[in-house]
Amino acid sequence: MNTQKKAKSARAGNNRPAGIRYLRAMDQILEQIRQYTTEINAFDSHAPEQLESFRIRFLGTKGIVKNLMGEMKNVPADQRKEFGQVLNSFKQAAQDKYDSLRAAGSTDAAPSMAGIDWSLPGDPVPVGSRHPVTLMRNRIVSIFQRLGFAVAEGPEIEDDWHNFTALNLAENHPARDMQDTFYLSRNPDWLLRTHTSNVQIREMEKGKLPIRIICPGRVYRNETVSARSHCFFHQVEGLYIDEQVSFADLKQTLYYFVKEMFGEDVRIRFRPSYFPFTEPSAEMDISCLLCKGEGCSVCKRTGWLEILGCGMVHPQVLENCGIDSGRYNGFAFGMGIERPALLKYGIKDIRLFSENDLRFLEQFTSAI
Ligand code: 2NL
Repeated sequence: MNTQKKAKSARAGNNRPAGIRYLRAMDQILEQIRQYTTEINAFDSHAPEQLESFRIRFLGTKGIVKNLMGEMKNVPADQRKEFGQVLNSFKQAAQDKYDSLRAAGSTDAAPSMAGIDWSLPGDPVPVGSRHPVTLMRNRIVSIFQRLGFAVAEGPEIEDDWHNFTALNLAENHPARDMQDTFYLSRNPDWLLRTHTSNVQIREMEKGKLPIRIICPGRVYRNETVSARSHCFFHQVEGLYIDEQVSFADLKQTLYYFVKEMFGEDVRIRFRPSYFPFTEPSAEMDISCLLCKGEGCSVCKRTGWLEILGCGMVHPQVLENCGIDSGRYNGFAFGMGIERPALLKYGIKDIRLFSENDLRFLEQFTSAI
């Protein structure tokens, strides 16, 4: 090594005996610990963010205490014990400070420090209200539940069998047309159910008799959306299968429903009709709720409002589901939910039900 190089390395302390070099480093570290300790003693905030910064700075995984612990390996063996003790009491000082400020922050000292008056009442939480279609469905369902009907539910994406074929709908029935029903392009056997009868078919296929069910749910038809019709709407269908069920049972059940739903004074009438899945079939009207049967614009001067279709389940439908039609029979009915809701609440446009406009929805406050 030439003289110049020697001088340079001597200035840097590189050729001092190892012990002395460490001692100088130790002095620096101890001086730093003294400074940190002063800082810790002076710290006095239990504001959560400042307290958290304190914790991260001194006690965090990359914090000062951890760093100093890392220095341990550079300390000469004979001084390690003493250095370890200094470090431990330093760590304890930081931990104690943190714990005591945190405890103070969570006692009643904190609210005044944070400038919050904890005695004030809380902010109100908006509760919301039920959708008018839900209200109507719940009312319908609860009336039939009182008669012993159970609620059954099923898939909205259905296969051709459960939506059409099992219900006796012929291959060429117009409802099966692409124009009227939403089919799934990835599988032409699948479609969006056009009624909740699919649930009843599935229930009958289970083979557990008697059956007394009510099936509320969303259904789909490929229709142009307007004030009076929509491509999806809601339905409630009912089914009762047992031995020796009569048309009188059907009439009395629906009469009870109407009186509970619309009041004692409302009259009903049945008109003969046709559905492929019932025989005989009927449509049921109620006397107009607005003009009490006098004739007005809502009932188109007839005094009657059509509210549901019904009939005795076609024997072929029972057989399709594996039920012995010689022993069992029953009745079924189906009604929309939106139309009676429009009537009850005096709503002019069916599209309001699915626009999610809070100004509309907040008007329905009933608890049911
Ligand atoms: C209507 C008419 C109706 C049914 C639905 C039904 C279901 C099964 C078997 C037989 Cl599984 N019938 N449902 C029966 C008659 C009429 O709905 O105008 N709905 C809005």
